[in-house]
Amino acid sequence: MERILITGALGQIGTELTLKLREKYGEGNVLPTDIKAPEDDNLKGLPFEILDVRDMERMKGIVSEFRPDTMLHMAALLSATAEKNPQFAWDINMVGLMNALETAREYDLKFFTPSSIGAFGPSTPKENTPQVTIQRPTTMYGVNKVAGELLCDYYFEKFGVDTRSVRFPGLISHVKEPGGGTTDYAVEIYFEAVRNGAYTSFIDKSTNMDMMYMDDAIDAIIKLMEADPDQLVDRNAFNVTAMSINPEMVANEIRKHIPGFTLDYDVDPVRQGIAASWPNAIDASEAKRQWGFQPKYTLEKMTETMLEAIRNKK
Ligand code: AKB
Repeated sequence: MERILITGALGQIGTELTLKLREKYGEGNVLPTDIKAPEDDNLKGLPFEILDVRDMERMKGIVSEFRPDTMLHMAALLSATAEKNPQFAWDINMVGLMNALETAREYDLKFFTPSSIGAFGPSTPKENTPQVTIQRPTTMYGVNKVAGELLCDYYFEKFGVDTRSVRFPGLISHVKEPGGGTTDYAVEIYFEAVRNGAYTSFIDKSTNMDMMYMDDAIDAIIKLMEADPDQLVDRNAFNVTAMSINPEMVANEIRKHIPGFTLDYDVDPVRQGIAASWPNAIDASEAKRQWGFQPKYTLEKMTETMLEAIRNKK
């Protein structure tokens, strides 16, 4: 990767990805795009393009001007939002992906787009979920992610586009809060712990889901995109995770820093239903073996980092 175009650059991943890539590859070599202009001070005043990923002509126009060698296609609706408006989710998630793959094919770009643990469903093995296994998700988001994985494989096999992807778990960060995900509780809990000393979770106490700290997620994207293609047996998409946690586990860790922290529950049936259809803990050994995936953040280290960073925002 030398010159990189990012779609959905103002989202939870895109925001930090843009900052990190600009640091690593140089400001002029990274072009963030999103459907709206940035309000964030970090991105203001630097190169940026407005792009609705459903508009392929505009996408191609931006690529032919900027001439990247890599596209990181991050624009997507998350699981809970997609469930509220499945038709719109298909439009953004699938039409957007198809446009991005076509652009990558025409301009010979390396290509990354994230899949998710949402690509699994109730018939997938729940524990130690293998890299290759049953994928029959029951959400529109999951349907989009499985179709996306297959489409990326198709573009690699049929047209030789260098497509790569990971199945992200819930991602936890303090820079940009997520919107519309099932795993969002694991971000909100930290903000509410610092602001109010209390949190009401929409996910039930013993529901385990995979999670990862954002720094590890960004490192994973870079490492996978820089990996020697000859090492990659799988491509779309690798299981990656750093921890399998539930709300009680996060609360217990927070209490080591904020002893009076209280956790209540007001379970949202829609998001709880989605969570229940996902694995409890996936197996990331193929990502470790094929391209050296190695997350650094445990629940302990992530909790300490999150609480300190949020306190410093006040
Ligand atoms: C979501 O909850 O929708 C996302 C995901 C796990 O893909 N964070």
